[in-house]
Amino acid sequence: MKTSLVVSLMLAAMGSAVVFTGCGDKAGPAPGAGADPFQPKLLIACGDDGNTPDGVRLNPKTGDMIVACPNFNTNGKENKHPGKLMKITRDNQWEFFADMPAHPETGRAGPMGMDFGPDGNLYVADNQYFYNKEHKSRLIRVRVQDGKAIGCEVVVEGFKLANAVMFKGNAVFVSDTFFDLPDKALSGIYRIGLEEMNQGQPVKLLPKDQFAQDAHCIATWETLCQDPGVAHRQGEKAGADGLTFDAEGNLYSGNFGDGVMHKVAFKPDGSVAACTQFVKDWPRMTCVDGIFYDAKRNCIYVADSEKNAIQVVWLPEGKVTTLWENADTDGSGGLLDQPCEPALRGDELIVVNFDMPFPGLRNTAFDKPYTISVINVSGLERPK
Ligand SMILES: [Ca+2]
Ligand SMILES: [Ca+2]
Repeated sequence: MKTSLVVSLMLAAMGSAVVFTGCGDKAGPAPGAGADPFQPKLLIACGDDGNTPDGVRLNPKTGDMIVACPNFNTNGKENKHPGKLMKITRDNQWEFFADMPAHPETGRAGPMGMDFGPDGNLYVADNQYFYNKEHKSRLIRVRVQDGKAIGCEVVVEGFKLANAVMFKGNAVFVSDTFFDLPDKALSGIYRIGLEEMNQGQPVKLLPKDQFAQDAHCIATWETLCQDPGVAHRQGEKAGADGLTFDAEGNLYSGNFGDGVMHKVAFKPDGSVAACTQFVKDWPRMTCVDGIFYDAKRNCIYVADSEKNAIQVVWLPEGKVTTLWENADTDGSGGLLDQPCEPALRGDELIVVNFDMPFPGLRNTAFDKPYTISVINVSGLERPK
């Protein structure tokens, strides 16, 4: 039995409501005698057909938040709950938004990260990697009119594990978490122009063994599979994950396996100036899944899937504080249950809980309820 499992089982035995209060360098204000102001609350219980929620994006035109529901937990053997998109209305109703097209070979849809483009349409990463590892993942454009989905089409083909999606101007950036090359655990970021996606045929990426010849692939790095301070994560090869831009136009991405954050800086002509490891703060932060930039506070929220935590990376220096962390739970009451993506709606940090455990994570069981949490960050202050 791995160390992580022992620790997790011990924590589980202590009760599902156990929270970690000894985080030390927490983001201010310090918890007083009352409840922690950053304790997550339950926003949405997703129901059986929203059992593995993943990506979340605010529709800037309507105020609705779209949530991707790939339902991986129940669609392994049979397509019990087809992948689809739901929405959280401004008054927090959980409503259907759109079906997602099944891949013709796998018969499955795996919506993950999403972003709205400057054309008002929603672009969705369709992760097929859990069903077929041979470059079957895609980028899907969901056409949106008056806040409603009116149709969709495939605009990019050839990803391995298409994960996060983020627009900047007329280009979309998509992370690909596995390259599956034999010599090292590479992953990276692709950039595809809107104009190129509007030519009537899907853009076809080159296979990963030719990534260096593919102009769409703008940044890569290696997951070193090191021990990020907790031995159980050794050998985790997942790489590029969440994506977000800061106010200066720098792009950040999580490295899921190594628990570090990378930064991509650009030249004025849009080409990449540098791709560097920006934050490593082991053992505090050991997993970087979805990330989201807060322009008001100049920080990036990190879903730390491993620790059931939300970390805060303060810009420009990259100092890390912990907003919230809890033990293994089923998600009841809004406690974090393998958080995968944060996103702001005003001062509310909406946190989606993936709840699809695998070895090395604090979350040990796929369990009801399937949840989306909310944390009020209005009192969050930059650490001294
Ligand atoms: Ca759960
Ligand atoms: Ca769970």
